[in-house]
Amino acid sequence: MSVQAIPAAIIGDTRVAGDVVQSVYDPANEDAVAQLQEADAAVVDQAVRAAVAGYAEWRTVSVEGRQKVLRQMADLIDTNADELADLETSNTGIPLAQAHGRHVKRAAHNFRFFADYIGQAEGQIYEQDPAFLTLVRRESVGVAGLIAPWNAPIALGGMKIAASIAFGNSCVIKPSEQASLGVTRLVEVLQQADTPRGVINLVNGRGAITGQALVVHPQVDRVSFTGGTTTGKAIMSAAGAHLKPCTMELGGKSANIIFESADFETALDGALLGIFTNNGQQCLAGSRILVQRSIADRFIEAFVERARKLRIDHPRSATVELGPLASAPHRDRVLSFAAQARTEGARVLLGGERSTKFDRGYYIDPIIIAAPSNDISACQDEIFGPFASILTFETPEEAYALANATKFGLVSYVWTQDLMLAMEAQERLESGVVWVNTPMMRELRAPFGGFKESGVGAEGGRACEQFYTREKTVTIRKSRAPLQRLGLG
Ligand code: TXE
Repeated sequence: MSVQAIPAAIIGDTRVAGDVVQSVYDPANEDAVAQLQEADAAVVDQAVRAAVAGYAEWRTVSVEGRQKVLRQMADLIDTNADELADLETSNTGIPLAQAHGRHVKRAAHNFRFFADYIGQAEGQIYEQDPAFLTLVRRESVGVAGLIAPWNAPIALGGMKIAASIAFGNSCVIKPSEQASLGVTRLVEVLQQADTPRGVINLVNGRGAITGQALVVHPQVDRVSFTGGTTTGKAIMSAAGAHLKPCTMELGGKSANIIFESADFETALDGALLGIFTNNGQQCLAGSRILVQRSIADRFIEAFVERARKLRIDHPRSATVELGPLASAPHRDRVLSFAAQARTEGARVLLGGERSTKFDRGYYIDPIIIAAPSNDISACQDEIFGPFASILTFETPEEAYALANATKFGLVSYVWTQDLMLAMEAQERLESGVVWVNTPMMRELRAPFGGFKESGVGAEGGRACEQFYTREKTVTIRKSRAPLQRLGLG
């Protein structure tokens, strides 16, 4: 692949150039595939102004008109799916089959979902006092600033674009500086739909420069962020100074609880999927595997054996199961947790080193540790890689205590065939999502969001409607009865 220039911005349908600030690498072979140009505060300002102008027109478009455009966008994504998936893989190392079949497909699905969703809107009318009719209107809010991460750029960025514009807003999206190739092309593809100019805009660049300028811009009305918890806190503080509502989808350290009453083989399959899909780089990864002691030896042995046989390969291989990590610093960070776990008394059951299969690329072997306690860093910090920490427990009470002993609270996984136990567990677990006997089932109508340091707010049908619209209460007097009259002397 030739080295592409990633523009500093796409404003309306115009590519805007900027200074090159960094190279973008293919994690599979370490080749530079693109040069990233950066939008400074002035370019961000231009993008936001274009969004304000686009909003003025877009907000007046009927629901049917918006549905038509959203469905057109979904079709455009499908038509360009091969190219989008290809760029995503070149930039992130995500296996091509997953980039195609999950990420890009999911992005198209999101546009169709929100097209359907806005056609089902319900309203509120109150007539408690028969002399008055009170109705609650939902209005769009204006310009949404969307900040996307590098682990699933098109899927997560596409979700944010679809949700914000579906409810009549315009947007400016900033992809991760590390993975902007696919999202930049996605925005160009979406620009081909019949929207007013300026409904979708993109700015590229580093978080502290471009991202910060977007967050604090006075004409950005909402900030939607997916990324790390530390960055999320900084963004929310900056947005808070302007009283800007935010949604934050942050990190996780999700417990995957395998009870002795689980269907053993399904739980094993689910645990492997939960931690090794998407090269282990997912906020919702089941990264702490808690196994009931009576089945622990058997489960751990089977889990390690299956993980040992994971097909580490080039992300374009048809049979790859684990591709390279997204960047060299990230790979080194993930490996450092294995070294640290050893010093904290963990037994490393598998991996801990770079993969020897390839000379180039950010490949590592899957890592599994038996943790001496839930307090070690590998059980408390989000590692964001193919790294499973295993703990054992005796009783359900002990499992809930371990699961909840974390600052995060995004997802919990529960494996049992005992219905009462599943019901008890979902009640006791402190996370925004609980998956029972299934890994990673995203129901778009339901909120997806984290408790504790995993986030604020959520994404999903109604959650996005609430975030991307504001309610206006209108009260109309319908009685001819005279008002109380003042000032008559
Ligand atoms: O993400 P950052 P990083 C976790 C994961 C990972 C860690 C750090 O544990 O190891 O976060 O990843 C933009 N104002 N997740 O450093 O910093 C930035 O440019 C405005 C979890 O790569 O969170 C990028 O577009 N924007 C996760 C986006 O924020 C700023 C997904 C995310 O970058 C900014 C990814 C600022 N001051 C990482 N600073 C998940 N929840 O799925 C940075 N950005």
